[in-house]
Amino acid sequence: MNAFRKTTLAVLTASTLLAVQHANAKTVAVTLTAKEVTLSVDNKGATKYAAWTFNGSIPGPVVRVKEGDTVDFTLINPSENKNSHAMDFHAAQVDVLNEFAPIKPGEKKHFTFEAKVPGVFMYHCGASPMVQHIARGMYGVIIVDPKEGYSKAFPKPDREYVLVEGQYFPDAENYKAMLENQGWAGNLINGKILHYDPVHDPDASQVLESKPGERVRIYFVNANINMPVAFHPIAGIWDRVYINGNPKNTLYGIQTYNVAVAEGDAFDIVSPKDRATNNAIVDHTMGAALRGAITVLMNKPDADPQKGKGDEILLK
Ligand SMILES: [Cu+2]
Repeated sequence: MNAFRKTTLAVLTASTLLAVQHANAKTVAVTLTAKEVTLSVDNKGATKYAAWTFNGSIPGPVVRVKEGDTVDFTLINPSENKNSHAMDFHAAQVDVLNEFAPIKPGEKKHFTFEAKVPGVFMYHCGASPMVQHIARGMYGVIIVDPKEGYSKAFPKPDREYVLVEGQYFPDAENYKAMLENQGWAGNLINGKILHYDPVHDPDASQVLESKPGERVRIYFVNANINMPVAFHPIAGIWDRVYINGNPKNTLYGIQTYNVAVAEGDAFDIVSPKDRATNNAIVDHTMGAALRGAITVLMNKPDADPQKGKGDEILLK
């Protein structure tokens, strides 16, 4: 083969690869609406809270894309709201003063970004005072799956769950107290105190489930205001921790991993396969665990086949 043909072939191959990559990358439309609503932050429905949310729930919906996808995002701030709101995607590399700037009630905002880095990222409202917008519930998770997919280094999990921890301050108006951690009364897991812990709260109706021996991957985001999370699976050991949820940053055999405020990580746990067991996944910071940050994972042969799959990675 002469040099010219070799070069032409190389260029052709390169452009074909590029075209293939481009064909795999998608544009994913995401629209979220800022909603100022009253929510219950306990399992009984007794503790009402003047929450600020994305789409009416704490946390907001899970956004899931693949590395290389473009997120085509629209934020709606309905005219019935009283406050300005904003969106800050930690998975985006944009301009804080442009894309992440707040909009007033009655306004809409649109921006796009390419999800270039794989992992588990927080999103939140960045309107001022930010401490109050986050404490009142304006946060959620965006998962950017790695473009390489699964491998020996990043095994396919049997089940996946999303857990987000937040701090609960009943005095929703007093943002200055929140800054000092004053009035901190509870820790929310996916919006509720002891959300998945029937051991400590008889009104809790759900637990995470898996079958003995399954690999369970937990996408965890620390949406606390002031406190890191000592993430620990009681009666288990994290088989792997993927820092920031990125398989390039893998740790093995970890008992407790310290998750900074606004950090997201992925945690794999594999239970013994020859018996039914339970884990209590806690924020081992005792003040946080006993304020609500305990989640039961039941590993049993008759685990619900739907749980930890599809839409049921975030249990309502
Ligand atoms: Cu807000």
